[in-house]
Amino acid sequence: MNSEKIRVGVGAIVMRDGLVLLGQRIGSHGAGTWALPGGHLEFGESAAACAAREVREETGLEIRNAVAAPYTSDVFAQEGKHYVTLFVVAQSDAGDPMACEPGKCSGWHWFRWAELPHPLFQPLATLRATGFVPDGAV
Ligand code: 8DG
Ligand code: MG
Repeated sequence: MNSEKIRVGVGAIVMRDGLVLLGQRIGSHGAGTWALPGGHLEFGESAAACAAREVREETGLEIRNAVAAPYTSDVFAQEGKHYVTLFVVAQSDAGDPMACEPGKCSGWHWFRWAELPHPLFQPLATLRATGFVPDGAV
């Protein structure tokens, strides 16, 4: 494994009617795994603002009530990457999520937290393994 810098990602736990929005990653590390919308935290940006921006860019949805959730620290040994992921829980009230970046995500689907699909993107798997359950999850 090389020794790049540690990077900070934000994972947006977007809730509607108690369900959580996930998409299958394409083309970068974690390809084929189910992940939250999210991306890199930009310089000077809050985690909540990053979550709102990434959700808008990737799904076209607007979120509200973004609140901080736990973080995870994940080493992707094969790819030589190390991410700290700041999770944010937020609500989406309306609209169908769109695959705005079709080269990166094959489409968005709503899941019960208790019945998440496999395999999960590593940071989300780590979060779930802590026993964390988002408020309002069914
Ligand atoms: P950006 O460079 O446009 O900001 O990011 P992106 O194009 O949206 O890349 P991404 O692969 O979706 O996300 C960037 C990194 O964020 C990703 O390589 C790994 C990290 N990341 C985590 N946890 C999570 C997560 O739960 N969901 C998403 N989408 N990315 C995450 O560490
Ligand atoms: Mg992204």
